[in-house]
Amino acid sequence: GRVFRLEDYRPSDYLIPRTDLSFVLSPDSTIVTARLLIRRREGVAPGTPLNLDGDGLTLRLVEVDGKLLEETEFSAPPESFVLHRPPAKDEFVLTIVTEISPSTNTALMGLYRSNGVYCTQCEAEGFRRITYFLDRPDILSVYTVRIEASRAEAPLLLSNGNPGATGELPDGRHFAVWHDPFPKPSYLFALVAGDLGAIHDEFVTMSGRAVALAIYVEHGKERLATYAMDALKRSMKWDEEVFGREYDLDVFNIVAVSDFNMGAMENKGLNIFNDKYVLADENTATDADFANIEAIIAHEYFHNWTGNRITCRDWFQLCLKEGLTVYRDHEFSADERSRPVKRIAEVRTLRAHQFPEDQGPLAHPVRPRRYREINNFYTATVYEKGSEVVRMIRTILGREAFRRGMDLYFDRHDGEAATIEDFLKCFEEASGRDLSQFTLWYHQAGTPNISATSAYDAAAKEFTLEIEQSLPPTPSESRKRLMHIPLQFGLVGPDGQDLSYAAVEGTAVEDGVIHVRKRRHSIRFSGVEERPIVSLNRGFSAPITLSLEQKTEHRVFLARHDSDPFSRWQSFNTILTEATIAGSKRILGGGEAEFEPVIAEVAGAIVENENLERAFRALALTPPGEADIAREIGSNIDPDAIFAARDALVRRIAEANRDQFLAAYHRLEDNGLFSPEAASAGRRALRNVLLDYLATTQDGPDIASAHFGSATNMTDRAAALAVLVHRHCERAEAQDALHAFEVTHGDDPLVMDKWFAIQAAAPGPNTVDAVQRLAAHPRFSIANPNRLRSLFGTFFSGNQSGFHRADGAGYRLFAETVLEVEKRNPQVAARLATGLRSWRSLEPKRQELAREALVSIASTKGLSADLSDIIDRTLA
Ligand code: HT7
Ligand code: ZN
Repeated sequence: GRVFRLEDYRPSDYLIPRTDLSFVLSPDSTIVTARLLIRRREGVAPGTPLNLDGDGLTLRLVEVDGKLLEETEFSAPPESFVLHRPPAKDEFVLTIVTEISPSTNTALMGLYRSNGVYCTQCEAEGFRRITYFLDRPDILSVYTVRIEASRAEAPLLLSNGNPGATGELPDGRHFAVWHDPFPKPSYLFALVAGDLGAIHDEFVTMSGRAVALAIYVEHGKERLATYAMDALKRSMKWDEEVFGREYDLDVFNIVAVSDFNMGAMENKGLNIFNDKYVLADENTATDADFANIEAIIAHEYFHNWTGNRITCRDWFQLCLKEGLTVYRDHEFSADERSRPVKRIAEVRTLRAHQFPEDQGPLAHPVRPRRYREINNFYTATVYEKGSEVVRMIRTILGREAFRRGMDLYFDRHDGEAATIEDFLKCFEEASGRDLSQFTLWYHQAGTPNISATSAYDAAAKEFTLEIEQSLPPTPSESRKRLMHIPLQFGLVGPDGQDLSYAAVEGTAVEDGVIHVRKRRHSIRFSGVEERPIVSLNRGFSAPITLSLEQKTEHRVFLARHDSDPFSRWQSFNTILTEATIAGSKRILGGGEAEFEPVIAEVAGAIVENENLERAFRALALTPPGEADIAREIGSNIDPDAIFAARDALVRRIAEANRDQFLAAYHRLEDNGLFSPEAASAGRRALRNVLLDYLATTQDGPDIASAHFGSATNMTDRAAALAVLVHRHCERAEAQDALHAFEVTHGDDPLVMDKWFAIQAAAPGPNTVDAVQRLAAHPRFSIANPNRLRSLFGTFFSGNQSGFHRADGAGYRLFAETVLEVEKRNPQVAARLATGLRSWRSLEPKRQELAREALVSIASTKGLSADLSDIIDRTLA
């Protein structure tokens, strides 16, 4: 396949200042007429051929300035359209008529049908599946769109921008015109046509303009969109208050569809969502679903400024809009909920998804320099690490200078297609700081490591920190340069308060932040009255791994007393991680896992500590997952040993605290009144973590099954079902609960996704067969990405002991499934295929079996660019 390189970027020879589109919709044959005002860029020789992108189009007609072209005047091979000799004048109108078939579009890119609704997905390169175009993000055009359809089939006709004329046509057809005054790239184009219900609301902007808001969903599901609408209004308000950003059109529409390759899409004025991230009430959605809906509604809305008004020059700059917008949605959720809890959740996600990516064969910089298939770069690195990088800019600059930098960026680049360099320059100018070394965060792949040792000289009252940075090699980047790593820190004294110090040697420390820039720093603090325990990388100020030799008793002290909530959580999490790793080593050596009693003691103290938020306590008590442990171990992984050690640790903590956990569990009982807010969700989270511990004790199955039976909301119901299926799957209680759940929710696909996912996540050797059986379940469908992700995605990426079954059966199912899915939807297949990206860290036997599965995919003829790109890089 072709490789695209950042250094090859060239502005196009032609621009398209205006785009008029007309759609005559019909499922099997939709006619698209594109009337493009083409302008030759200054300095380009008159008559230079015009080359447009296309993909799978049937060309019907071409005109230039109203004159029909002969077949010799252009060529239209499958992937492009070339006008050999455009008119020599500066501007001309090119009219192209194409025919497409939405009903047979199973890749869900371009114009397709989802449950009878016409909808589009154009990012990254889907617009070329609708018409020939300069389908690249630096071509900004003003769009007018006319949609015509049967009124019975599609009473609702939507596109970007503001609504214009509507009218009736013969034969029960009708039309609507939309005009978007803001020039935009083609990837933000959208069209929706169908028969949908809606809820409506209004938002009055900071300058007093009324914006009509609507969320469109399947008829009968309107009520389920109220939480999303509330989240939208809060997002609009927050962006005004925190970033000074006002909405700019008269309408803002959101449409929920059931077949969608990703979470949602920020099309200008017409966001299209995976219905999973819109529909919710307490009986169908968990607290995690509510939090995701809030975050994704906010994310897509925030793109209006970071992505739409200021877009990307090319796809290498994807993090310019994605990393920044994730940063903004994280800040929003932190403000709406609990900042410390949100931060811990973010770090858990980053470590679960981005760290393995960065540490494996698919590692790439936040701003990649080359790609074969751009769809494979919507990654945790671009999104999550991209957000961390923006967050570090804030840490380095401070809040005020950061805001000045953002204001300058909005001001200077509004209406443009910008680059990371443009973005960074705004912060340099607004703060007067030199970010040149910091810029490496965008250019170098891999997770930096900081190792630290410390010493205290009681006589001299001096505390010394020795810090060293290293960056492991990643594919095609063997030599790394030194990074600028901002480490927030504190010196914690015996009473838990941060100690002050009189002076510090060197220039590396500034306002509670160590600016690591060299390979080694020796930092000497003088006037330190007592021996401190160092708390490093507070708030997870830098996305790094930390190797800090620290005694368990010091970690325990920090877990009890650190004033930084993140570090407090981290300390206990590190204790649990290290204990599990030690346990798994003993198990592999033929022994049994053993744990220091202090671990269970601290767990007990956390449960009782009413000064801590419940959601925080829930996170602190959640043991690291098997994948977290595997990542920490790094090589020669035996998932069965990890599972056994983790299970033993949970049992040990539960056993030691049984009465106390049970009492706390009962104190946290539900009062039957549901609120999706953070405080209520925190209570449920803590109670459900306790349930998981209690389920390992003597009456475990009874407690879990009572929890399931008495649940008044989906959070509790799903939590109990997971506990039963994961801990007691051979018991009748588990099978009864599965059956009851299916009977109640069988007709609700999104709820059944939870049922599939819980079963796919069940640990142990039997799950491969269960997953195969579930794939034949009448509610499963290989055509729907949500179903695929809930069953196969969960199994391949979220079930260590089940997927990595020692005989390789999981890997064979992987190869079979990925190839089957690829026939319909290469993009989703490619994403599923990342489930084996960490195969090289497995123990040798599993490694060989995994390799065989990957090779069997690689040797299949006619693979899509999406899948072969992932498989080739994984095997390289
Ligand atoms: N910007 C959106 C990305 C997206 C996407 C990319 C490729 C294929 C399908 C897609 N659907 C949405 C999502 C976002 O980050 O907001
Ligand atoms: Zn985004």
